[in-house]
Amino acid sequence: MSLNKPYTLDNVREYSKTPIEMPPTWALVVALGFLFVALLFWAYMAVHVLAPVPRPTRRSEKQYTTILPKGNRSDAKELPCWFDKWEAEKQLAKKKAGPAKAIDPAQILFESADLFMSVVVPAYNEEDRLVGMLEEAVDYLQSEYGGAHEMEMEADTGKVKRKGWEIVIVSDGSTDKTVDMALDFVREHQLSLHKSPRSGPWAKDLKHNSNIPHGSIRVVQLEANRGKGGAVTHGMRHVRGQYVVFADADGASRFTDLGKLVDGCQSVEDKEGRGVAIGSRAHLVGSEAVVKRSKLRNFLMHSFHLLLRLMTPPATAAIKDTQCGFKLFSRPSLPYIVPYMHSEGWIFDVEMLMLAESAGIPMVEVAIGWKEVMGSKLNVIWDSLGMAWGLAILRAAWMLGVYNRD
Ligand SMILES: Nc1nc2c(ncn2[C@@H]2O[C@H](COP(=O)(O)OP(=O)(O)OP(=O)(O)O)[C@@H](O)[C@H]2O)c(=O)[nH]1
Ligand SMILES: [Mg+2]
Repeated sequence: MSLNKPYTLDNVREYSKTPIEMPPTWALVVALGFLFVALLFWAYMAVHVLAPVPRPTRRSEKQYTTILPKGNRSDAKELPCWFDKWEAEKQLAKKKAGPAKAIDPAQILFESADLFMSVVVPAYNEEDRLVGMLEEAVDYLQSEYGGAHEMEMEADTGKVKRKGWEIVIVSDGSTDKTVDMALDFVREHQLSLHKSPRSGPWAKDLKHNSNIPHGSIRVVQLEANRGKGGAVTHGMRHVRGQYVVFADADGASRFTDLGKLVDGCQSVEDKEGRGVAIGSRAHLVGSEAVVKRSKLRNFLMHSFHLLLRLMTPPATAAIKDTQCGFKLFSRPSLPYIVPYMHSEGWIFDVEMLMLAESAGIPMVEVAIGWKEVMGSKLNVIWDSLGMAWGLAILRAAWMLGVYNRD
């Protein structure tokens, strides 16, 4: 109630006894609602500006180089791309369905596999480390999946035979001799010269006794550096395998554990054949390899895990090692993940896992062997800060609808 007297020194006491008149509840609710919407709008705008947008692929990046049967370098060849065909099919399906209807990704036509295993190797200035990793990878792939190019089916079960492999090396705008080293490696192994076999961190006595089939290793060159996430995503758009694994060029992961990833993935696959197997170093925490790392690095690793647990949805948060550079995807999982990737840098693994989780793809963590390899280009402090920032933006962009599956 207001007093019907002017507010003067004489009646100040009377005024102070009068209760302050509050606006009605509905007005408070409206004001709060307005504030909330305004905040959401500004948050959306800020995330819209800050969220990374992958740069478009350039013409030359859709080509590859390999070594011809006689040992000379091929001209640039067209890189087969399941993604482009899938995208065209999706646009067609959208047109047919009309704007209001959501498209079920399972209904979009998707190119089938030509071989059993595709390995994507992101490589940024890896002239020193790449060849050792390739020696170990080729030794295993050749003995495990043989030289066959074409995928074969088992006559009785109709299941895919474990035959045929390819490696797609994506040079991420390297300015050193990464590409030459890779092609020299291919030449030697195709012609079976093996002049200077160089083992990686794991295998000391590789067989080096079989020559690899022509065209098994393709080298793709990004014109400018994108970051590990950009390089891996680019490679994964161009794979022909029933299974796709990405592996770091330093050979830190024990390549022979690939079989464990395949078994792990197959054990969880759903009826569409979708599954992800995540190589994990979690069992090594407390072991020499991890303890030997600097205190700062281990502290940052634990802080990052805490952040992940707080900020990611439950299945992703439950994964103990999201950052291991050895992850396997079954082919039917790819259209649910690869087309929707945005992260170019180190946080891309988390985006892949969140996409898999949101599409209901089963995931399994598989313990693998791992060795610390000299020559990491990771800047512990800056890259950790970048990852925390990247994670916050990524989560906000998916939550606010800045990123979506349209
Ligand atoms: N540093 C860096 N690596 C890249 C980039 N693009 C692709 N990569 C590749 O990403 C992989 C991982 O790089 P590493 O420097 O070993 O980093 P890491 O394995 O995460 O870190 P460590 O545990 O210290 O080895 C390698 O195959 C790199 O060649 C890039 O822009 N920067
Ligand atoms: Mg490494």
